[in-house]
Amino acid sequence: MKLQNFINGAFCDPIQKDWIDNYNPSTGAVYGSIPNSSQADVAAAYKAAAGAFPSWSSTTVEERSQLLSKISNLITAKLAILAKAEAKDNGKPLSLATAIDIPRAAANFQFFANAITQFSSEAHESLGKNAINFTLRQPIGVVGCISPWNLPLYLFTWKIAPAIAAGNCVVAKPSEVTPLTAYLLGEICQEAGLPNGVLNIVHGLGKTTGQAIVEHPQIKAISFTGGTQTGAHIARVAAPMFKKLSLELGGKNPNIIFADCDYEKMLDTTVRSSFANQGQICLCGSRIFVEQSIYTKFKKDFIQKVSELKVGNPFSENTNVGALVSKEHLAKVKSYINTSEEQGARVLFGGKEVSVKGCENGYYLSPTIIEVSTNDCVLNQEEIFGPVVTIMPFSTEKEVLQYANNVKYGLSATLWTNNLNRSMLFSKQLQAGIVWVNTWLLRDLRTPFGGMKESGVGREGGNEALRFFTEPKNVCIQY
Ligand code: TXE
Repeated sequence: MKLQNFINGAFCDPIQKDWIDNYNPSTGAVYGSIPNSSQADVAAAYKAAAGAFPSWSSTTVEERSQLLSKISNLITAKLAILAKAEAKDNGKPLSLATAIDIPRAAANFQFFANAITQFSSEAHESLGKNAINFTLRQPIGVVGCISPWNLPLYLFTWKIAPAIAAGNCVVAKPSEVTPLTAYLLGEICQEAGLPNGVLNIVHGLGKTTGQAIVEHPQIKAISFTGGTQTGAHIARVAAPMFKKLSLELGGKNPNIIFADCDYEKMLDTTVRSSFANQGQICLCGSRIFVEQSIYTKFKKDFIQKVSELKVGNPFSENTNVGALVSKEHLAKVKSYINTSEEQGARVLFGGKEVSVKGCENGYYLSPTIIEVSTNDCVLNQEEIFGPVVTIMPFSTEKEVLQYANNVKYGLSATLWTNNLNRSMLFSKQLQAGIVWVNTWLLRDLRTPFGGMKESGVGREGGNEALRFFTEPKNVCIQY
């Protein structure tokens, strides 16, 4: 299966005919190839986008909104095909792709189809000066969207939908590890009648294709989700060109559990927030801190629940934990687990590769619980991004707040307590872009989404995304 680039409304081979293999992580087999697009392919995608911009940016809001709705409806109509593609490409359980990834991709388009019709800007009357100021919010032009492999279509569309809703044209690159649903989105855009050049999809490695997008002098804004190191690199390349940047990067999120919480709900949710999508979600609560008085009970119950999770073929109905996304990623996650002993930590459960019948060459790892003795260890400080959590007891609010904030990341935090004062205190003091109290990953697409510290710069979601993808211009008229 050869996945081609999608440029100016048509599928095409890469100019230099350079292809790379695409793997199915659940079997370890190569099942296709994708272009390793060069600067020349990115230049062609830019040219198509720039050509489409004058007309696309002057379409009415209603026209854009209707097209986005149409794309959303087509994603919903093709849910089964897209979910299968995502499970095959990423290794995630088909049930998860069907329930979460693909519906959310449809929701992203529908949300911004609606949001753009409500998007407004401010006016300021300068009293006494006979002047009125208003803000024109104009599309930027051609923008770049670069997305990762953990939630492929979900995150790809989370960037593309607001960009085109706001009147921009896009050069987008999915992760080279999970290109399939992005390819299928090209077909959907053709079917929906999205004008040629509004969305251009180029495939390839980060260091070639991604780099070419970031380096392109006329691509004026970059929306990126991925690793913190890559984000820092992109910022260095983009800064001298004064590009607008939105960076959604890694996380090492605390999950803080107080004895006064709703215990059963907390336990079920903590299993999910630890291991959903094989732990490959930037929002996973990978550092679990438990109040001392319930620590022993929690440990026992948590291990019991986690032992009931079924690791298996993503296509089996009862699979809870599928394959990790790649051989390299599996090796990286395992290398962290293997350092447990030297860090004074103890693997309480899992930590081993799992052989799945019929899929012996797939990248399976059992969910892993590690008891750590300090928050300062590497296991608690670095993003592992796999089915691995650490647990550790705490005694006081002050102590656990220090643990939670003592990390370079600041994406999300989860707090379990029924004490209202404590909820407010922690909500204010936790250094995180998102705080969940008595829940996890409950998303309302209108809210600002993003991180503090090394988890990124800027916010996505709702009007934040529409603001990012527009240039605010102040017009002052004296009368
Ligand atoms: O991500 P990369 P990788 C974290 C997680 C993971 C680590 C590395 O800890 O283990 O990052 O994963 C493109 N210019 N997250 O290496 O490289 C790349 O092709 C432009 C957290 O797979 O950051 C892909 O499309 N683009 C995260 C995208 O960047 C470049 C999700 C992300 O890949 C580029 C994924 C370059 N020089 C990993 N180099 C989250 N925040 O959810 C790479 N890319």
